Amino acid sequence: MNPPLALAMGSSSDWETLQHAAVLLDDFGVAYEKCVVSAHRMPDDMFAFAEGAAARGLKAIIAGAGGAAHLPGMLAAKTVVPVLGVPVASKHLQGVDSLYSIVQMPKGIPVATFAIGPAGAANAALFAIAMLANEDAALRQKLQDFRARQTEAARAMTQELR
Ligand code: RP5
Repeated sequence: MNPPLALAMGSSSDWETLQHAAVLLDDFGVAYEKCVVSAHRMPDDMFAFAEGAAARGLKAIIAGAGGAAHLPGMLAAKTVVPVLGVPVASKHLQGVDSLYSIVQMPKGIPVATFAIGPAGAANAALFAIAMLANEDAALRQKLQDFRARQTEAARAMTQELR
């Protein structure tokens, strides 16, 4: 069976951020493909990737990019499979450029945009898991268990202060 999710990156340097999505997907047992499909260095490959996404059975694409981060928007332009954009922290503008590039899509081609960096990558994975959980009761239970563990860990913080 083809994996339901893809992690797409503009560069292998984005993996440092996107791996925070991968760790969660691994924990939840959700399969994914991962690839570098740079929008400006390999536009034909990027188009082919997006054009084949629905036929491959992808339910969502988590796309991370930094700087003039046009990858999530360009993928969204070429497929109706939902694209979850993760702004990668850039060297000079700390990812504010990436965030603005991804979040400011003109009306008509949406990209669901997450926080800059590892938190955004992790939340994109959790969001994709929640989407899949709409059709998968076992996965929904895992997500509820994850939330419950997180709540307990937060409650334990008060004890740790004593
Ligand atoms: C973007 O340029 C990538 O998404 C990456 O975040 C950024 C820098 O790429 P490298 O110079 O590290 O390959 O295309």
